[in-house]
Amino acid sequence: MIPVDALTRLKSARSIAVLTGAGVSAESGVATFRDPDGIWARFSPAELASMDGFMANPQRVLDWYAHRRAVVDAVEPNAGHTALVALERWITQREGTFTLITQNVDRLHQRAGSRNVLEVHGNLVEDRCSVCEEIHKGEQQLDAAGLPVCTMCGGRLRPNVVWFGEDLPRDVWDAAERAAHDADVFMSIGTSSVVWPAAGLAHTARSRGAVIIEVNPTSTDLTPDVTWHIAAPSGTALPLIVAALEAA
Ligand code: BV8
Ligand code: ZN
Repeated sequence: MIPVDALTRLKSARSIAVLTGAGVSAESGVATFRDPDGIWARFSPAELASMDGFMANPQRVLDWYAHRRAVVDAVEPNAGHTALVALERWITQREGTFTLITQNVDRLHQRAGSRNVLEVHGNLVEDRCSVCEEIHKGEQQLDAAGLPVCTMCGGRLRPNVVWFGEDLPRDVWDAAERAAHDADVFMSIGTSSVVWPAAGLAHTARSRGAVIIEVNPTSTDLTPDVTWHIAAPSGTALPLIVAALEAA
């Protein structure tokens, strides 16, 4: 299942950059966005993951994120998350560098033990004030309409995620671009590669001569441009990759 040449390139890699998407959390029981039973299948991104949607119906958006927080709190990282922790340890023990760039907002990578994680789309666990940008974790006060407001300035709180049409956090995005730029091997795992600018990272790596390994049971927008496409779930493929590297 794992191409020998891909393992050879991983063994000699000095710098590995990984981009993960919702597919990595699917085996933990967290719905993806665009699979037939995915989240967006039931809702439109514009209604739920955009400032317009939030302004139009803040309670509905806050309820949706509260539901997703409850789902994530109730699940555990899966074998794919754990294998990425082992891969980070394996290459850093060889003085190589490892950067885990994730579009996921569920923090399962951190709960599994990943250390160098770049959350390019933010996270579910924090709220951010839409006025002064103060980060809130749990502490809240409610306005007359029962909506959470900032304890510092009274501004409306919103999930600390990046919505469609919003800029990615500058420092995080710059670090992600640098990691893609410097990578010998770029791995695109569990993402449909349709959301930009994150989907552009693999192309940045490729333009610098990196090989691209894609792990995804189905083909994606990126598949025509990858070096190897491993058509398997991440919870199956990643432990096999790590076992092969550790056995070498
Ligand atoms: C921005 C956070 C300006 C909140 C999300 C070109 C350049 C720049 C922007 C654009 C552009 N073209 C269009 C745009 C606008 C837009 C965009 O990309 N639209 C798309 C839909 C066309 N982008 C933006 O608005 C971005 N902001 O551009 O600002 C800018 C420009 C340049 C530089 C900086 C700033 C903001 C985008 C972020 C939106 N926020 N979510 C939340 O989560 O609620 S997006 C949402 O989609 C999630 O973050 C999710 O992670 C992300 C990507 O989805 P995937 O993770 O890939 O999930 P999906 O379901 O699609 O796919 C799952 C895959 O897993 C499938 O392929 C499946 O086969 C596979 N799978 C299933 N099971 C498994 C598996 N794989 C492995 N193992 C398994 N077991
Ligand atoms: Zn505030």
